Amino acid sequence: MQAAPVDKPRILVLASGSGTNLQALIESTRERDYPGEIVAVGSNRPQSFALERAAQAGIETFTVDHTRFESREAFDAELRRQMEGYQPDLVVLAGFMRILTPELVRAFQGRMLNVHPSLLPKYRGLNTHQRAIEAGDLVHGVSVHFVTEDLDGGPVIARAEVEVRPDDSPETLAERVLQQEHILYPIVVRWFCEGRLQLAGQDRILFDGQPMPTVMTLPAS
Ligand code: NHR
Ligand code: GAR
Repeated sequence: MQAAPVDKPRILVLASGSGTNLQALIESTRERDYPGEIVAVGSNRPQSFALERAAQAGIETFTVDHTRFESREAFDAELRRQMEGYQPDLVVLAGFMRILTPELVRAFQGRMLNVHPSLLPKYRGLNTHQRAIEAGDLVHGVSVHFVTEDLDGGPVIARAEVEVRPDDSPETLAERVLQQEHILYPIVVRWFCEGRLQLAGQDRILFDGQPMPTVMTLPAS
């Protein structure tokens, strides 16, 4: 007898840039019996290559161009309206470059993840690779966290480390961090789709129903 079909979690990805993280997620969700489905990709930039990657994969796309809105609130209201049309169970920020208002974040609280290119809590915000180099850090990396109203401050689910080389520029370092993002993000997204990850309150994570004792961190190879 065949098991009754169960609706898979509906994933909505938001991206602003080249979309290599989106590509890694598309490939991951193509694995046999993947427990989720990317239903749409949205961008604030009409020229984002992420939109082309999505179209190429047969995924619906939408654009809400932030330059056409008078305020962050007006932009977010339209973004939220479009997002809700896809009834996502999970929203994945993949190189999304607009800070989201508390109202939008609350609407998807516990259902929104971000990949951030630093070992949080170090270096919230932008230009993380340059800041790590300038600080003389020997180890840098990437974090995946639940999105809360606190910018890059939501609880961290997992991280991957990257060694900083003496001759690194922000660009060479970014490239190696990006490779780790492509490994780490699909793992965490899968955990969410399998129902293993929960946000409890604003700052606690449950993994398989248990509080996480430490942030899982893949060491630099
Ligand atoms: N929104 C909330 N509320 N909370 C978070 O944790 C968020 C968020 C929106 C985006 C991604 C984040 C990152 O990983 C993210 C996390 C953009 C900026 C930024 O300063 C900062 C952090 C992140 C994304 N954006 C400028 C702005 O005025 C615009 C920069 C640009 O367009 O290039 O929105 O780093
Ligand atoms: C990634 O490194 C991601 O961590 C970073 O932008 C890059 C997007 O690459 N995100 C941010 O800086 C968010 N502020 P991609 O478009 O190729 O996935």
